Order: sequence, then C-alpha cells, then structure tokens
Amino acid sequence: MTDQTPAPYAGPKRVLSGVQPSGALHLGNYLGALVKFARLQHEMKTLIFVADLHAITVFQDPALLAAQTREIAAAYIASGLDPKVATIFPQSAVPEHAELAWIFNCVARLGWLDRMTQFKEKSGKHKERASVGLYTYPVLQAADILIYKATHVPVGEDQKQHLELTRDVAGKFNHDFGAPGFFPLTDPLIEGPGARIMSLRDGSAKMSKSDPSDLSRINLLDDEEAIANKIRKARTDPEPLPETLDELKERPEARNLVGIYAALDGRTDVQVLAEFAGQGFGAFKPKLADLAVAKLGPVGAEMRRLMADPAELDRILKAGGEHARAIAAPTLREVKEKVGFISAGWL
Ligand code: AQP
Repeated sequence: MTDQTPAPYAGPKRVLSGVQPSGALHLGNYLGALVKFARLQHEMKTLIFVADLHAITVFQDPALLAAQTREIAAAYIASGLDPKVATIFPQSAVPEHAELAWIFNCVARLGWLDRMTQFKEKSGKHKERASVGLYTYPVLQAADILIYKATHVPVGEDQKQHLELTRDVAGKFNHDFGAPGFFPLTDPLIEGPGARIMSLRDGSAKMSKSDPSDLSRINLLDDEEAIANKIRKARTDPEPLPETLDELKERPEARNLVGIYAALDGRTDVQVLAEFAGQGFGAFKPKLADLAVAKLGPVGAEMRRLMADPAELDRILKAGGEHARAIAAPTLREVKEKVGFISAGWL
C-alpha cells in the first residue's frame, strides 16, 4: 500500500505580507497587520511589500501612487519594522510576482474565484464594470506569497478566504506538476486582538480605507485632536459596559470599542471588561481616547518624520526590491522548469 499523504514542505519558515497604497492607513490596518509584522521579524525571515500591483485593480491617480507607496513604507517602519532586519519593497519592483501570477491563473479554477466574497463586496452591483485585475486579485496574492515560499502570512480576518485560495493553488500546483512539497501550504496568522476592527460608525462593517466617512476610521496620520474627536463621536448605545463578553453579542459598536481598547493595550477583551464593567461610555470613551492618542500619536509623528525624507525611503525600497528579487528569481526558474518552459535550455 502506498502512502497517499503529500510530502510536507521542508524549506525554511518565512513571513510575507503587504498593504495596498490605496489611501490613508487606519487603525484596522495597524492592529490587523502592521504590529504583527514588527513582532514576527524577530522570529523568522520577514518580507513585507507595498502592494502597488493590487492597488491599481481600482484606479489610482498616477501622480499620487509613488507618494502613497512611500507612505506605506513609512508606516511599516514607524510601526516597528526595521529595514535592517526585514525586507521592505514595492511589489512592482519584483516582476516575478506578476509572472508567477499568470502561471497561477492557469492553475486556479474559475469556480474558486467565483466564491470570493471580497470581489463581490468591492465590485458591488456592477461587477461587469470592475477590472479583470480585481477579479483575479487573489491569484496575484497567491503568487506574492508563493514566489517566496512563505510559510506564514499575518493578515486581518478579511483575508482568510484569499489565503485558503493560496493553499488551494499551492496544493494543485504541487499535484499537477508532480512536485509534492514544492510550495508550502501557507498558514494565515489571523488570530489575536485586532484581527477585525470595525467602523466607528457601524459595528457591522469593517474599518476600511474606502469608507466615504472619515469619521468611520482612525487614520495613522490623524492628529491627537482628530483621534479624540472620532472616538467621542463613535456610535455606541446608552447601556453601561457589562461584565461578560456574551452580553456584548448584540452590541457590535460597544464590542468594537472594547476590542480596540484591548488590542491597543495588549490585553484581552475580558480583562478590559473586568476593569470597566458597570461604567458608561461617558467614562470609557475618554480613557480609550487617551490610550489611542498615547499609542498612535508617536506612530503618526514618526511617519511624518520619515516621509519628510523621500530619498531615504526610496533607498530602502530599492534595496528591499533587489533583495526580494534575489529570492524570487530562483523560485520562478524552478516553476518554469516544472511547467516545461525550460526543457530545451533556451532560458
Ligand atoms: N478593519 C480591519 N481590521 C483588521 N485588519 C484589517 N485590515 C484591513 N482592514 C482591517 C488588514 O490590513 C491589511 C492590509 O489591507 P489592504 O490595504 O491590503 O487591503 P484591505 O483589506 O482591502 O484594506 P482596507 O483598509 O479595507 O482597504 P480598502 O477600503 O481599499 O478595501 C490586510 O492584512 C487586512 O487584512
């Protein structure tokens, strides 16, 4: 009897993730992604890119895109990512992402993409007007991850379905091309406080760059007054905070503010409730505002300092791109061999 279990991936552990330069970064991006990047860089090799190829799946003003890319790089560094430890680079500087994405377009199935809820949400009622890139976005994401054979991807909860597709692509490629264990079945790192930060105006919608209401999110570049004002105006209810999480089930806005407090303070929701149970939002919101200002104020200030020196950010991004390419190119060559492009030796 033969063993049917595919060979596990035996390569080194690597972290890969990125954020799109598609608008102002907010608290959700920070807690769901950026703080995790900074933590992981000391545990395994970490590559963090600015997802400019993903950003243009919806129109971006070309005159602004470079500045937005630098802003994301500044946010990474201000959140604790050290360019001497982690590799920080623009996605478009490594053409291997796009080349592998094409090969993966031929591996992924239409039925898999048809199930992606983010495309449905982002394309809205007029999906025939959405770009083809927006539809195949998760395939490019699979290429972003697998070109580095990344084993761990820190992201917010909204990316869970896309990462499942990455595992499907890896598994199908390994199977179809007789290469068990060639690509890892990547693990998403989602859990923990901050994985899903909701809008300050609507506890059922995630905090998002593209929400038309600026009051719905706390931007990393908001000043202290704006942060405090947005928390003051955050939608809540008249009830005091309860003793148990169970009692917050039907109170999404209250649940969200407790979650934000916990994530910013490095505590659990239960610990936050233990401190504030019985208190109303008149008492809780000022405490949350003080905490948010104390945690986010220095991040915004450091971003501004870094953005004042675009040449230095460009230097970091260029060096990162060269380093990333040195890892990506051999993987693409191996892929080409497996697919059959290199059998005659002309590449
Ligand atoms: N609300 C959120 N809570 C926790 N994590 C979040 N992330 C985004 N929103 C939240 C995480 O941030 C990372 C980067 O996201 P992205 O910019 O690449 O794309 P996105 O998920 O589409 O982010 P936005 O802010 O919602 O942008 P728009 O409005 O343009 O779609 C990802 O790890 C994501 O999970």
